[in-house]
Amino acid sequence: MTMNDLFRIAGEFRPVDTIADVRPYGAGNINRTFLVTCGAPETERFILQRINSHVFPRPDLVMKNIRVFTAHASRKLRAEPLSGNRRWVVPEIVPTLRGEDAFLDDDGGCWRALSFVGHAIAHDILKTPEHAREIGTGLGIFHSLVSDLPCADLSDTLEGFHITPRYLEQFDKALASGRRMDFAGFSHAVRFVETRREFAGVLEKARADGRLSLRPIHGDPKVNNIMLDETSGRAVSMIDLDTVKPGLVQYDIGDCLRSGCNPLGEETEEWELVQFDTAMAREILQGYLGEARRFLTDDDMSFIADSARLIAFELGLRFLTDHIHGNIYFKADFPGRNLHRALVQFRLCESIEEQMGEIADIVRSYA
Ligand code: GN1
Ligand code: MG
Repeated sequence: MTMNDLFRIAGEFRPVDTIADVRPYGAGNINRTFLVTCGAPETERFILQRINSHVFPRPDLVMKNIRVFTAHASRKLRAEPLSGNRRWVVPEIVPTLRGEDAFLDDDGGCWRALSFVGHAIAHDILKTPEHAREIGTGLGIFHSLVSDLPCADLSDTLEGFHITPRYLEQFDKALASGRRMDFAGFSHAVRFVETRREFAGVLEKARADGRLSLRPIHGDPKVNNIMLDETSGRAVSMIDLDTVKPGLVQYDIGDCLRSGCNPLGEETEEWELVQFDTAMAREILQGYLGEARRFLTDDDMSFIADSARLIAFELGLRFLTDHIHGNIYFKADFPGRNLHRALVQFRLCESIEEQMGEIADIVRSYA
C-alpha cells in the first residue's frame, strides 16, 4: 500500500486536500492502524484502520456494535456525568464523506475512522501503582457505562471469542494436522496445555450452571487500550472498540490483570523471567471494584482470581495455535514470535497459579 493509496483512502473521510499526514500508529496485533492529521482550516486528527476481515468476517456488524455502544455511553454520560468531574471521552465513528460508517476499497478491504482522543497517552506496561489503579478504574467506568445496555442490542462479531474450550479444540486440530513448528520451547508449551485441559472450562461451566451471565464487555482491555489524561494521569478513555460485544465481565477482568501485572510485557523474549505482580493486581482491583462492585454478584467476585489464570492460559493457547498455523491471526515479525508470546503467557499463568491464594484474598477483601 503506497502513501498515495493511504491519502486517497483518508480522503474518503475528509476532503483530500486538507489531509496533511498519514502515518502508521499503535501496536495492534490485528488491524492496520494509521493516524491521520488534517491541516487547515482547523487541525484535526483521526484514527484510520483497515479492519482485518480474516478475524472479523462481518466488519459491518463490528461498526454497528461500536455505534450502539458510543450512542449509549454518550447518552449516559450526558445524563449522569462521572463523579469528581472526571473527564471521560467516548471515541466516535468518523463517517465517510458519503455518510457511511466505513469505506470499502477495490480489494474489498474495509476502512473505518474513529475520533482521536487528544491530551491523552497510553503505555504498554504499567508504570506506577497509581497507573495500575487508574487502569482498573477505567475498566470499571467502561463496565458501568454498559451495565444497562441490553446484550440483545449487540451482535456476536467474533464467534467463540474467549470461549477457552473452543480454543482447545482448535489447538487439537492444529496439532493433529501434523504441522509441527518445533522450535525451542515448543514441546514445553504443548505439555503446559495438556496439564490444564480441565481447568480450561472453568468460566464456561459457571455460565452453563447459571452462575455467570453474559453482559456487554470491551473484549480487549489490555493496558495500552486504556488512555490516561496527559496532565492528571487519570483514566480518560477506553479505545479499540472492535470487540465490544456480549461476554463475561470475567474475560475483561482477567485480560486486564494478565496484561497489567506482567512488568516485562507480553512481547518480552525473556519468558523465563516473567512474573505476575500481585501488588499491581491489588491496585487494579481496587480501582476496578471501586466502580464495579455495586453491579457484580458474589458469583462474579468468586471467579475473578480464576479469570486472571484462565485468560493468561487462553491467550498463550491462542498464540501457540497460531504459531502452529504459521502466524495467520496475530501479526508476527519473525517466525517464532507467536511461540515466544505463548511461552510468556504460560509462564505468567504459572506465576498466577503460584499466587492464587493471595489473589483470591485480595478479591475477598473487597467483597
Ligand atoms: C489482539 O487488537 P489487539 O492487538 O489489541 C487480540 C486480543 C489479545 C491481544 C494480545 C480480536 O488484540 O484478544 O488479547 O491481541 N484481539 C483479537 O495482545 O483477537
Ligand atoms: Mg483489539
